[in-house]
Amino acid sequence: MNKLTGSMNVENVINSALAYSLKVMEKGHSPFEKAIRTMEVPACDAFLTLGTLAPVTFVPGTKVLEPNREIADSFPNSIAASENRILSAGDAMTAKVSRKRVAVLFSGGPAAGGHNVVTGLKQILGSDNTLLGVKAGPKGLLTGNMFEITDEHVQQIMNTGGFNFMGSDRTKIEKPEDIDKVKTVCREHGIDAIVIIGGDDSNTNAALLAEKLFSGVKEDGSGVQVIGVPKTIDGDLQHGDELPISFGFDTATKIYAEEVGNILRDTASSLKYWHFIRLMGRSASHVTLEVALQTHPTIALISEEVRECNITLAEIVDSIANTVIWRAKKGMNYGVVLVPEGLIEFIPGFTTMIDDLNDKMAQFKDELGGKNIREQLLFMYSKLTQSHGELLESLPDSIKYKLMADRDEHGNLPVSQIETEIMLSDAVKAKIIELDATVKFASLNHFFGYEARCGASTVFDSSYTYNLGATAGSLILDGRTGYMASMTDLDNGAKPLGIPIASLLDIEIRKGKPAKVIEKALVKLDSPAFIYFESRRRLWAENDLSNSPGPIQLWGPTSRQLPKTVALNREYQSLDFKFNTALEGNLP
Ligand code: FBP
Repeated sequence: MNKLTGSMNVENVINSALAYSLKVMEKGHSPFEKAIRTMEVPACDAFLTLGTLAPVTFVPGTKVLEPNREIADSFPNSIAASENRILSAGDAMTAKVSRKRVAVLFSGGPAAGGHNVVTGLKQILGSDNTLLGVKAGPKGLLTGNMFEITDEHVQQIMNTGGFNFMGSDRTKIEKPEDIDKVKTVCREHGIDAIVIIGGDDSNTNAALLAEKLFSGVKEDGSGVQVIGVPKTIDGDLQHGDELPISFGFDTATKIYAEEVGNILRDTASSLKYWHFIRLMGRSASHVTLEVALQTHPTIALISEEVRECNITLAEIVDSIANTVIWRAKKGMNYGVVLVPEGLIEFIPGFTTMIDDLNDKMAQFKDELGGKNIREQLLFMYSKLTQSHGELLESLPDSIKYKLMADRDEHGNLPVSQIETEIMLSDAVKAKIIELDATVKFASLNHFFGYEARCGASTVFDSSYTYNLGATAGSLILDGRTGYMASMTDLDNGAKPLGIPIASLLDIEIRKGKPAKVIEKALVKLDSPAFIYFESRRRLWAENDLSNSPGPIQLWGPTSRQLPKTVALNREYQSLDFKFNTALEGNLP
């Protein structure tokens, strides 16, 4: 007899009909995944000719995005071709384009909807062209690690979250030898075009590749087209009406909003805890702002405000501690504080200290190698300016160690690993003891990050990405290179656009050196979304006005809603998106 199962017959359990049906559902065949694969998403008007999906042509519009001189000089081919003008969709394509071989890859952090970009791309390219999937992101492009994507593949991935179909990574393609490797791979695999699905850094890769592969790649002297697709849960790849938002933001913020809404309800039920919740989003606070608008937390910090209004760490701590004490006196000693992931880089004093640290870490890379973390810190205190060294030394060990972590290939500090929420709640606790020791303060800390990037996509993200894929495919069939696929008028028929990527570049200091990168779009304090938040936050702090948005809905009241920040900032008249004017609302 089996000691663990007692008298139960093990054979009967593992061979039962129920066990069989459970095994069939392994690896992506849960009843939910089966159902969402068949969910229809609307193609926007531009892609429908007599009800059939068809690519569009593009025409240069009047809007010009002028980059600075240095950028213009570094991207002569791309800029001569685009004249920095945004392309808008023209007529349906009548010319038949065939035998193009297109490679597609994911780059950077995952975001919901990526699989539908691949589906839209595959379907718009049609059976006359070939779509190849690059495994493991830009790294796979350097080695030619790819496979042919079939109709069966796209049926399997339709509407599913994650990037697991091909995988992703953060390799930066910049060095001349990397460009040569990509050229060789293109020649070996007969590739005519590459689609890079990524955020600001990945689209910076796309801009550079488009320039370097503009001509002279293939034997006949022709080049390879490169098209970007805007992805990132951070929402910091946006550019006015022509790029209202990156995909993945809606799904991630709705998942975080569900969790934050649940915790807010818990605080008003259990009446004793303060929850400090750090929300993912490397630099910009779009995620925190959106979640705040969805849930109405007691306090939400916005990094951009902290920087622009020069709010010190001590002032942040004071203000939270005073709110806690005020609420405690009113019988509300509980609440939720939202902390944007990137806050630490925006606090006055910290910004310049981290810049100094980035510079010195790059400068003394060899000296730091071989030292343990304590030795590295001691070494750094002496290399930083005196005030920066003192600030670094004053921080809790856990924060110091994380600030010394390796930067990624694009020079980014891994802020997702820096526990700012703990640093803040500890400091608030100490401050409350100092201000009013009679107030009890029970805090709990959370980080909501990785759990949302691969969630099953919202109807908005599924629809948006399918159409972005169709836009990217159309740009390729129309012979364009160096553009980012985008859509405008998301509330009214969603129109495809091509944005010249090089025109979006700017100069930033990365790893201590000036680098040409796409500028991250931060929260603007004069934006309608921030202004609205600012007008409500005091009320949220002084009362219990929280909302519980609930789980992502694929049908029902919120299934047709796009992010509140996007609707406010784009001055749409309602929260509902509409990708196809012929449909009453949108599917499902
Ligand atoms: P992308 O900009 O590549 O979309 O990634 C964004 C992000 O999810 C950030 O919010 C987060 O700080 C970071 O990735 C985490 O990176 P990693 O996956 O390398 O830990």
